[in-house]
Amino acid sequence: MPDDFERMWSDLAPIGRSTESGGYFRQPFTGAERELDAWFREQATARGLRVETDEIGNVVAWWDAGSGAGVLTGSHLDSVLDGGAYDGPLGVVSALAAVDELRQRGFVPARPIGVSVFVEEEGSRFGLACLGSRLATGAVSWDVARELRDRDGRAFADVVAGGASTLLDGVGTFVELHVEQGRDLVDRGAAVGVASEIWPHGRYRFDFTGEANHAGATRMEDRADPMLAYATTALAADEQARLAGQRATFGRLEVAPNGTNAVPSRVTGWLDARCSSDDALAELVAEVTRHGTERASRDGTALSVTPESVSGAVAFSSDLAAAIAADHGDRDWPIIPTAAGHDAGILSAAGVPTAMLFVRNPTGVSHSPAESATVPDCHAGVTALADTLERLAG
Ligand code: HGY
Ligand code: MN
Ligand code: MN
Repeated sequence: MPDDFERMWSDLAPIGRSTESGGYFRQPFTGAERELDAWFREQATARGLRVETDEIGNVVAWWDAGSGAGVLTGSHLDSVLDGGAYDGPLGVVSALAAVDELRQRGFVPARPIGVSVFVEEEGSRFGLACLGSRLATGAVSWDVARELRDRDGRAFADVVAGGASTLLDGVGTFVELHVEQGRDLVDRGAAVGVASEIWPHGRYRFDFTGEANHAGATRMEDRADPMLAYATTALAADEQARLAGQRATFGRLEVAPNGTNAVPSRVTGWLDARCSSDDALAELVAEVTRHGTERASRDGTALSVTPESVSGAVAFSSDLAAAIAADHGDRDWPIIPTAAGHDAGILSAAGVPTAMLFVRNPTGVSHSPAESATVPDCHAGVTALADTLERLAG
């Protein structure tokens, strides 16, 4: 198994990697991500797995064995801009390596085992998180998804064939292995953990509009500068999140016309909010919006807020999590929450019994080139996944 995992990992390492930052640019349906997709299909075919795809680009490779509803495992191959190596690919490579390990154990599944890759999990191109799994589960319709546009204005319908997906029809259970995006396992001294829940979270476009004007000739009292309400809002988001024990980020900004010597006409910022409950999420967004609207009215500018991607709270099946976490040598694997979204959350919300396995990340950092996992911990993750698949498909 070790050489399989490390061989596959070294195959992927250079694909979409920036020579400057060492981070990854694997946006959906672009060169690097399509290279990964082709690599996955080759690996699946080489293992005699039956590859199925839907009209959106999601892929499932089936180990046809036994009968009944299948056990699906997998993750995603797309990345955020300048992302880490592990977020997504670790779950896909570990799933293939877990199939190898089960075969080396002589395990014969009593039900089919599938390895999945869902497209556009990050929502980094078309703005809706977990777009592939939302379409595969019907959480979003093709009619809505087809209109989503990327930053160049290209519609999703121009990129994929599109239509309803039946890819998950034979799926009974889903298990996603993912690098931990935080330090909980580091602090607990555990290589592997199990997810208890995913915090509700959302992405909201804040459009601040004002009046373009000359940066020199316009007196301060004569301006309607939208940058001021944006700046107030970003500070308010930080303060409100800290006060409420939640999370808020403005990580993406567009300024029009983005000139050095002109008061801008428009400033657009995207708020990413993550909260411990659905109510707390609604309250935080409302409070941040209130601060922005107040400042805008003072400046004679305007604010409109558009939710672009909202994911409700997900509580994984505690029985399934406990069963998976139990009986592993000296102690059970910790069962921990996450504020990072995942395809597992979408399948769980669609009623598929779902679990997540986390692999320790020594830096705890994610959505950054600094994201990391050690080879021994990755091997521990593969074995944990193989054990879990044996338990579920045995
Ligand atoms: O944004 C998230 O939480 C996930 O990494 N897609
Ligand atoms: Mn991510
Ligand atoms: Mn991910």
